[in-house]
Amino acid sequence: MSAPANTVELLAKGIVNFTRGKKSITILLVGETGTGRTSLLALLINVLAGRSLAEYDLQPYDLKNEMGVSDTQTQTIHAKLYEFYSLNGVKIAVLDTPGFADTRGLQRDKQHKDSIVTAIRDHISEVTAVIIVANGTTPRLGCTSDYAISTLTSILPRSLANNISIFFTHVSTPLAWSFDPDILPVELRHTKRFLLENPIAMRKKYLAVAQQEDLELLEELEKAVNQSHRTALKALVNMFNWLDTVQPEPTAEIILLYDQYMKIESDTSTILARMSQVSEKRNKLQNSISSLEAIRLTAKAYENILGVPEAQKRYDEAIWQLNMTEVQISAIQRDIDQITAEIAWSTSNIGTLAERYSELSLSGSFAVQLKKSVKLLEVHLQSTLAKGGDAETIKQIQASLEQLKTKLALLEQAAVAAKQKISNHAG
Ligand SMILES: Nc1nc2c(ncn2[C@@H]2O[C@H](COP(=O)(O)OP(=O)(O)OP(=O)(O)O)[C@@H](O)[C@H]2O)c(=O)[nH]1
Ligand SMILES: [Mg+2]
Repeated sequence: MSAPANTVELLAKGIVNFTRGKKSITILLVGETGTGRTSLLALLINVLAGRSLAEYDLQPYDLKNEMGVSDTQTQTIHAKLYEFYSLNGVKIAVLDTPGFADTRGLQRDKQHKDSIVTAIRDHISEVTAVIIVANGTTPRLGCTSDYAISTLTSILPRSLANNISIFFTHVSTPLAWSFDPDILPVELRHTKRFLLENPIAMRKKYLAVAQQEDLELLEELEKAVNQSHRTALKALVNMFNWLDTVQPEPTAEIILLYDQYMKIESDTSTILARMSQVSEKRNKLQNSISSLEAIRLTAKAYENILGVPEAQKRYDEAIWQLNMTEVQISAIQRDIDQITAEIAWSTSNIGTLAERYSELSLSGSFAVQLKKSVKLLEVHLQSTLAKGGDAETIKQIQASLEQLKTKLALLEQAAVAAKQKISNHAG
């Protein structure tokens, strides 16, 4: 085996080396919101331009694609591809993406998924690495991170399993790394990991306090920034040496998986809409059956007094109504039968689609992502209730929760129906 090609000295001068003749690499940066993807991108741009820490451009990214969330923090809006070169001419393409588990709701994450896949579809045919950026000081996977990681694995195909690594940020020394990797999903438990205290973030903080703090403290902070710079370069050397060993993969399966995901989503929504149609029709049927009884009684009453003036007319009207209602009832019943058959067929079809999706996807199941969303919403509901949130918000969360649970139940039903179909075919 040849020696690792990259060193801190070379990287500090903006030089990366690949032993297998790679001339370009493409990295997707993904993860939960606020973990440090955009800052990692900024670090890469500065390091590969061969800048010293003092020369760093702290915001070398598109500021129009960042939305302010506080004085010091921004949030990436859309997936955006950045392309730059190392000083020795290696092309680096980095897709910076918006983060999952956005506090603005699950609907946002759907838009983020779409934004990521659209950027890949439009600009990236092959990917060298998918780097999941996670906060390394989060000791356990809370339900938010759990949900974010499972959202990620739900859009990543198994074919990329060897191209994934995790960058743990906010970790100043390995001792500060309190993340328990066993809490990661099985698929990610053995992926390559890197630790980073991003000097970009550190330097930003340093400059923010530089005017106010006393000299002694500033000296200490400066030391910390310099230290983070040195260890960050080491982490990047490890990352480039790992990238050297990785075989790039086409992105076609990401797109295929997403299209399957969207098909299941839209078919599920169609079925749920059909189900509520059936329940409306059942109500209508029940009403018609009840009025049938009333009309029968009326007809009987007039039949008994046919000699009385107007009775014949009333009797004929009742018989006519009776016939009309019977026709209506059988029409509604036919509709119900037809929609019910359609639902059963589509349900087993969704089961088959979900099975195919599971085979392709790193998450190994379509339902698992829904379960995590249910959990996240339940926690959100509890905290909103505890905080005494307003009735409208609570109603909205409850409604989305109900909707998700119905969807989950439908998918579970679909899985059973698909299995039955297979055993029927086999038998
Ligand atoms: N101490 C420390 N702070 C960091 C590190 N990485 C990022 N930050 C800070 O964390 C905050 C969020 O960083 P971003 O790079 O914007 O995170 P992001 O993942 O791009 O977030 P979104 O685009 O909002 O989803 C910023 O204030 C950064 O300065 C790190 O390794 N250590
Ligand atoms: Mg960002």
